[in-house]
Amino acid sequence: MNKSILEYIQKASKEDKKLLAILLDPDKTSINDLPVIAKKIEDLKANFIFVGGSFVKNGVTSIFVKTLKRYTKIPLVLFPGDYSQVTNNADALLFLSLLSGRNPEYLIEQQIKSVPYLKNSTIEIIPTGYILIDGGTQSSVLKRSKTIPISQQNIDLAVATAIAGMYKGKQLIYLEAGSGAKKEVNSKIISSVKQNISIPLIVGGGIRTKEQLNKAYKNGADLVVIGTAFEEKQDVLKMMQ
Ligand code: 1GP
Repeated sequence: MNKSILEYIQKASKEDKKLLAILLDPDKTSINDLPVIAKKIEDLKANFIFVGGSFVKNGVTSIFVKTLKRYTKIPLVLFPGDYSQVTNNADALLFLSLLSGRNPEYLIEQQIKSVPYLKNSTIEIIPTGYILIDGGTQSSVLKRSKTIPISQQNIDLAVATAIAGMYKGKQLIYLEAGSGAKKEVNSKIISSVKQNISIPLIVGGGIRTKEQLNKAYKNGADLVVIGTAFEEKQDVLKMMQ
């Protein structure tokens, strides 16, 4: 991949080529398993590996990413739960602002705390508007951020939040039902947000079947993130066929 990761996603979005990211949480994945896991993700032909979690211990992500890099050429994108997960060893960083929440810690404090890690870094930084939609569980991102998600019924608020994110200069919008969500982001929210933004759309949380995956793509997700289904060793390849 010569172009930047953001450019790659933008181009795919324009050409309606659907993308897949597998999410690995260093807190739940043993470093010893990485050779096997990397091979599995290569077999899936996933476009990206996202690395991050809500409760990863300090210093773990850096070693995790460095090790994973040895076993795969798939670009590694940090999807950090907090600033301590920022490491120069990855290819890109989703520089997240939790736009659905009203907790200043995740709107600006964490971002400021990450600056010493990023100032002299060469990592690609991608400004991303992160929007939590109620997935029917108290997901770790809700626990961690102590915020209230947008209701699945409140399409207008989800759309306005995404548009505001775009106006603020975000380059990607990420609609998140939370890892292991009982209910994935509904079709109406995905399609309404997609129709109202001109930047690529990421959707994740609770996607475990082929039908859910295809529905997300059909309604306008440019990139779908799958974590739990992969962790639970479900046949993600079958989901994609
Ligand atoms: C969570 O969107 C991701 O941040 C993936 O969610 O683990 O439910 O696939 P799942």
